[in-house]
Amino acid sequence: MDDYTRERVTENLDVRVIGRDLRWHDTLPSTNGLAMHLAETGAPEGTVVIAEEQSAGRGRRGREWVSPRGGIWLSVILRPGFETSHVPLIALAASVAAARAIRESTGLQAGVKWPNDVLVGGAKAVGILAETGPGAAWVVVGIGINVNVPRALLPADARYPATSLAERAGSPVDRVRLTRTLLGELDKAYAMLGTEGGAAAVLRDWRGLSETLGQMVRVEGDACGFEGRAIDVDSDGALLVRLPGGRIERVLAGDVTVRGSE
Ligand code: BT5
Repeated sequence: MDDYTRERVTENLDVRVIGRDLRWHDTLPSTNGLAMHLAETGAPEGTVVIAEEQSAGRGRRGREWVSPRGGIWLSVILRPGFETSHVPLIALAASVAAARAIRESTGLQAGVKWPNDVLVGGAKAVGILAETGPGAAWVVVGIGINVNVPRALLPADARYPATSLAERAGSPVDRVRLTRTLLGELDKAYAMLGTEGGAAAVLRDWRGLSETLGQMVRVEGDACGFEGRAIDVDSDGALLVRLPGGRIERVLAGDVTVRGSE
């Protein structure tokens, strides 16, 4: 397999904030769990936690994230100092960064699916979980990429079909190159979010990579489910869905399944 080490990932890494401090672990329950603890105890913004394997990887809404060796499982500590309503934009920006990094380092045509999955060949290769501290004093963004994870280890009964980059590329993918590119793209996207007009630019980039907009979708929220056409994301990162009757529903949190473009 590829030679995935801390030294090779950090050597002359050209980043402003994200990845300045990088903690490497062989096995952790969850990189988000450790990063949240570090954030709570004062670790600086930009600290990154990487594990080669997670024994209790987490998805959204208490779900499990399968994370055997061969993947990229990392979490980033951010201290954005802006309103909580912007937190969903950070996760959207992270999905854009992940899709770009995959495109740059593998040539695979990665796209994004609302809220913040990355798809390759229509299947989920990346999951993102943003968790926020009290008063949004910190945000931990966890990114999981199925890189060289054998197909047999990925969940077969996933809510959305799962894939790995190696499966799509037809050969193993260099995790060092991909992690370095990802940290660089995250660094750029996060810097952009903090500038005037940065949020609009992130949304523009997200729309450009989107595999959700224009499609008929099924939305499962906390208390309800409905179908309609996904027409846009608004300035808070909410998905706008036009119902058959014409009314527009604004979805801030939920799961989306694409039904096709009929
Ligand atoms: C996510 O949740 O997609 C967020 C996943 C975030 C994982 C990263 S890894 C580093 C950091 N540390 C953590 O502990 N977590 C973060 P969600 O949209 O809820 O998707 C979870 C669902 O996807 C599960 O219920 C399964 O159906 C499916 N699933 C589980 N493992 C998967 C995998 N490796 N690839 C694709 N689908 C998976």
